[in-house]
Amino acid sequence: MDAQYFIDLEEQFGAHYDQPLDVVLHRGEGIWVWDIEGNKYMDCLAAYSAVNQGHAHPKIKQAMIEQLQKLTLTSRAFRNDQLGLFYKEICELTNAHKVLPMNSGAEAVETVIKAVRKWGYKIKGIPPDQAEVIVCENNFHGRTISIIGFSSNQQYRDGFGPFTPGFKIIPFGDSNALEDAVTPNTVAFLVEPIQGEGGIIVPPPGYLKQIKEICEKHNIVSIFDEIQTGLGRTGKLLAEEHEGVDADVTLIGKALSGGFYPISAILSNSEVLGVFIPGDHGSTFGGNPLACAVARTALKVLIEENMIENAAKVGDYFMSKLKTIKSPHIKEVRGKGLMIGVELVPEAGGARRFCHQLLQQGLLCKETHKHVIRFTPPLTISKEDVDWALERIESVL
Ligand code: IF1
Repeated sequence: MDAQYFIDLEEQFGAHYDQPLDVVLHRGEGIWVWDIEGNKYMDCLAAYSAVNQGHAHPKIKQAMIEQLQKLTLTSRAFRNDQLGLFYKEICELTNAHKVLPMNSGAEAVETVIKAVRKWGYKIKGIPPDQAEVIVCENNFHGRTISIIGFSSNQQYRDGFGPFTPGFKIIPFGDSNALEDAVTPNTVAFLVEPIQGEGGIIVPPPGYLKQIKEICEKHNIVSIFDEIQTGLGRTGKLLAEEHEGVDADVTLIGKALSGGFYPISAILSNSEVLGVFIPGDHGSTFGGNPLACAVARTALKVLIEENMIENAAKVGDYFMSKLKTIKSPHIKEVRGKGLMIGVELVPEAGGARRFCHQLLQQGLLCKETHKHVIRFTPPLTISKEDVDWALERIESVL
């Protein structure tokens, strides 16, 4: 079967909810993937930062196979011998006190909204149903109804109302805007340390520290959505570490399993997740032994194989080289670690056509917000691999 056969199947039977590039992938290993016709590509998207450890990482695969032979799912009606170990290991890594495991990133976001609202009513003493959560313009936290309800992206909202009340949108990167938006009913501030979908928007230095201080001052829960920036992507285990900040609640997902299985987690200080009592929350697959066994090894290899340090070193190299490219199309190169965006001038006609040309040259990447090419390869990429990519990026741009 050739690629067109698979494309036609997707077009015929699939809801047209997205717009993938027309490459039909068949196998992946490390930073490389092969399509159905045997063509080889460097994956510079890493499944939106879910494959930080590289495709088909042998140790994660082995851990999954071993767990598959034993036990995959019991539901939370019973306990299992992987969840407690996952909790212990993730808390030691991130100095979280409490963990709530979910499956997708959006579910982690929805769950933390439930937690901070209940915290507001039970601990802070907000009047019933008056809790407010502050979010940022250009945010991306997932695709469920409550989350798109506080998106500033018109397309994400069109046709899906009515939306969940209790959210306020402020400009990203401006801590004064947070100070001005706080009311006695504010329970939390939800923010991405670097906005991914928003176009790899890095806030001004000190922003995370300032907002943490404002949250402490007004007794508001700081929630950092590190579902994309976390787990080594920006050259630190968590992006908050660049500013030495410790959010009250941190959300992680994607690379938590190295791309082998959906698992996300809410990491919090004792107070916030401490408001949940038995029966308050749940999920069929949340905290299942297969997800936990995979996540434990995905975290282990991230640390043991120095992927985080590599992301910092090779990311700096990648960005510095991108900045030397002389091209009339490039407006700005920005990012941190291996979370890099190349913004093009509007006259370039949009980033998608460059992604198409890069695909022809064997490099897979994706545009975001029309004018930005996103480069987020697996954290295992080497400087030599980056040189290979730069040749193609330079020739296309
Ligand atoms: C799509 C974006 C990336 C996320 C952050 C929560 C979630 C995501 C910071 C939800 C998910 C994915 C979703 C996917 C494309 C991709 C994406 F372009 F949409 F924004 F990565 F940049 N917080 N991002 O980035 O996690 O429920 O998907 O597990 O929906 O188009 P999820």
